[in-house]
Amino acid sequence: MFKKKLHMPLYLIAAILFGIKTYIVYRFIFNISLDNVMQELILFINPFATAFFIFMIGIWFKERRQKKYIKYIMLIGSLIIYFNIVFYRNFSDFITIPLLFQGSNAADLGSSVLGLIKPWDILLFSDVIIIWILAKKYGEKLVNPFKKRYKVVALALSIAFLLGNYALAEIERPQLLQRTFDREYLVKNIGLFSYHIYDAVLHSKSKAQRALADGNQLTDIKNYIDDETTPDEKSDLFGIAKDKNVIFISLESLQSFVINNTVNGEEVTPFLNDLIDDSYYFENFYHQTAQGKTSDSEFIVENSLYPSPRGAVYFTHAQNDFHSLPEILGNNGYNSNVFHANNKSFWNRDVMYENTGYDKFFDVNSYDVNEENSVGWGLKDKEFFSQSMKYLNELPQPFYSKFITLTNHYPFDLEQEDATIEKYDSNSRTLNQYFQTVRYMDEAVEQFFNQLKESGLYEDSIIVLMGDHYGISDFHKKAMSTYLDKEYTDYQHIQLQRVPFYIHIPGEEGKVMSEIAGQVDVKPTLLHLLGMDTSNDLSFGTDLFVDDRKPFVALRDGSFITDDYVYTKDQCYDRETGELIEEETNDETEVEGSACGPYVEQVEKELSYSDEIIFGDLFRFYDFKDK
Ligand code: GP9
Ligand code: MN
Repeated sequence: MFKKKLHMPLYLIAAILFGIKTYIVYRFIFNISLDNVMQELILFINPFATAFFIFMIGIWFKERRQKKYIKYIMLIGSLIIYFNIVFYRNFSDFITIPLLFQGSNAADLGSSVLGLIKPWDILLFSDVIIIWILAKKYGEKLVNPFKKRYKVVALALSIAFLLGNYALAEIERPQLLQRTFDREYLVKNIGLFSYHIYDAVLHSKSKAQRALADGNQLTDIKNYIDDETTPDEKSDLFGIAKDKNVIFISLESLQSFVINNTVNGEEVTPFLNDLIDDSYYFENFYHQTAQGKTSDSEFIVENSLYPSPRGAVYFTHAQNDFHSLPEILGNNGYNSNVFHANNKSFWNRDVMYENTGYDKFFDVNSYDVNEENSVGWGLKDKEFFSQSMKYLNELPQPFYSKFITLTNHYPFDLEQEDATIEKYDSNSRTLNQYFQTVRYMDEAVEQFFNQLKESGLYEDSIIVLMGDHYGISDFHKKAMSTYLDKEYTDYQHIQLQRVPFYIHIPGEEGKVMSEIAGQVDVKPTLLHLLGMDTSNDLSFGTDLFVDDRKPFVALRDGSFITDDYVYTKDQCYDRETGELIEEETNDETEVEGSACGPYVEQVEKELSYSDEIIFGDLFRFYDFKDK
């Protein structure tokens, strides 16, 4: 069929097929936003430049090896893309190296992952199948020994392609590799494979950072914190909860959009809606988590630092010196403990909790877990709270107790007998089920409040409730936009990162707080309510009850929210209306002149200060003076 010399060599066929596939994936599976023709061009060039380079290497091998190389690279490359796709479907993000080391978590994720695999995904391997068949049938004809000159020219050409690609990317987004909080930008501009290589470089760099660090960096950071995040005055509520127990409830995957909302005409969260009336309820409170999910939310809340840009601090830096909420409370006579009916090593919690000053972790072994009382990820929330009461009643007071719920976790499975409202009806099974598990969690929390009242603990405690992170990812944007009856824009995406945050102080009336707020603010807020001085702490949050607040809430990818604006993906929106203020460009001067401009750099600076603290383990050089 193929005449000698007149056919296309296998490596080129592979590069073209693989390039086409990668482009289709970038364009239609990864939801990469393209704002201008240049970005479209880069996204088009990149898959082919990368594929050409990778497969060209094959021609430097002898025939048999060449065939093998092309076949296996095709397979491995496709698997890398596919793993990213599966990950992306749940997290709208790309895999990072630290995540791969969290192997222990992968097993627990099992049931969730199945829901992310689709039968038609097999089509994503068509190019692999074609190449393997071609190699088998026409191998000898398609794989040639190439002349030295040919090889050198091909090598030079492919490097030129790649460099051209990077040059265009650098023009499109100056300092691309220095400003890398947003992985989508990296993938968009240099492609998935170069991104993975770059990620590996970052990984080894951050490893080295601890060794190179000394205390000097802290001076700038301390000055920044004194100037920007530390208010001069105390709030009126300072000390209002002195010596009270703190009961912190982490509400799995709960987003604010369900609060005071309905599904099929029924209230989704009747108890949480009523709770607003006698609590401080923050309606513009954003989660700031990244790849570490629940563990990130725990980290942010207790340390008032940002989560890691890659992986989870709970895994990557669990041995650092921290100055965490449980430790500070411990130094002030509190007993700190966590209740969570999951394996103690999940998210490396046992190590992190020990290190951050918890006295006790009531993990899965403290609970009676069986088939009847569990669903999805484990013990059902109602059972979880009920079984926790006997331990809670025995604790020395005052205590700080954190309860981490579980039932409202993706894929939001619930048994029929526990479902008290109807599912939603849309093309997203995930969203349809979400409302039911949210309602279940609402009932579980109500039951817990009653149990606290019965036990007498209620009066002596303040109860803090917080959604840990989003539950519905961008993957369900169509269903979400139908439910919300709004177009799902980048602005809308940021607004959906709001999670409920309540501070319930028995005997206090509370108030709906509309100011912008975030998880980094929780630590100083709680410490102040308990009447503890934080002037020597290093934290990026501000007490939510003072007037003189930091003017923005930063998200991990560099997006931020101010009183007036929402900034994301180089665009500045009016916070109230969602209207685009003006087209941002990469021209620094223009960005600075814009509405959001003044904060762009400050947010980046604040995020990198937080990273410096974590990667350099800088707190080992600082005396917090609270002992
Ligand atoms: C499991 C709980 C949920 O222990 O933390 O994990 P998540 O996926 O939300 O981080
Ligand atoms: Mn979670």
